[in-house]
Amino acid sequence: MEAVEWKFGQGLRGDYDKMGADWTVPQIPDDYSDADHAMWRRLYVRQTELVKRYGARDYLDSLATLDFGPDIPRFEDINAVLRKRSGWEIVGVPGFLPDSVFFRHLAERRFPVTVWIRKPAEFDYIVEPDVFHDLFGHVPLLANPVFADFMQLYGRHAREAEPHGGTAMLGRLYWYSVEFGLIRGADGLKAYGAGLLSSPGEIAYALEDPRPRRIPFDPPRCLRTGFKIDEYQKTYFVIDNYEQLFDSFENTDLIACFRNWKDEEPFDPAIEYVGH
Ligand code: HBI
Ligand code: FE
Repeated sequence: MEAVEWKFGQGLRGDYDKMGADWTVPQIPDDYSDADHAMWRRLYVRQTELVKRYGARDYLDSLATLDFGPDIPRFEDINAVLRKRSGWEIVGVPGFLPDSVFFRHLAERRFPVTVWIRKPAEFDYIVEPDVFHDLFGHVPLLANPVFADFMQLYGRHAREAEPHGGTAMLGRLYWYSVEFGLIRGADGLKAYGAGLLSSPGEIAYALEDPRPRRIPFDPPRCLRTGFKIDEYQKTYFVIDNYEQLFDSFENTDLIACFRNWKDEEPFDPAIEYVGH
């Protein structure tokens, strides 16, 4: 099995030796213990209260449609709904994947969902994406056709970016949108990023704390702004609608950005820079 560079430095946590060529593994619902389902229930009950208050409207509508139950959902049940809504499907994976594998799945309208769930000690924070982060955080918005199309476009551009040294920069854009993005709608400022929607603490911080900066979504700025995976964000980027995410690819000369900035130090997200 090829050695892969792991962003989180956590090594291989999942069961990586039963994977298919595309790094997928089957979800085996019978493998979940009562403790696993109880963990899902605890996370789901706590987070549902928070997203009712802080979650984006389209996210909440899709969450209601998917209608997750008190046990860890079966991927086949989710796919029956998702395929109809946006032509996407979720596939089981053992955990974090190498970029190229991850991007290929997105480019082909498949979202990799980790099959295991965190342990009680990780109730408040987990470094790697587990089934709760992926299903509760990422999957609902994949039922929104505009967002779903953006995710496929992201996968395609990310694959094209790799030979140009753009992977880390596109990873930052993903971080500040898909994971920690905010949206300003008729109901005010809300969270649409999965990292916020699945976090007990950061979702309120992102929307109510006076300390972080909240600036308009700015693709070149996102490409250049660094982040720390184990800290709340110092800067959040705000969109007005999901169509705006296409700006990342329609109005930005990505190849020029990669060429100009690929060897530059990323911006410190705590500092207000003028210009790009
Ligand atoms: N693998 N399973 C999994 N889930 C992710 O969110 C993920 C990944 N591999 C790479 C990756 N994300 C990043 O490259 C993106 O965040 C850009
Ligand atoms: Fe994620």
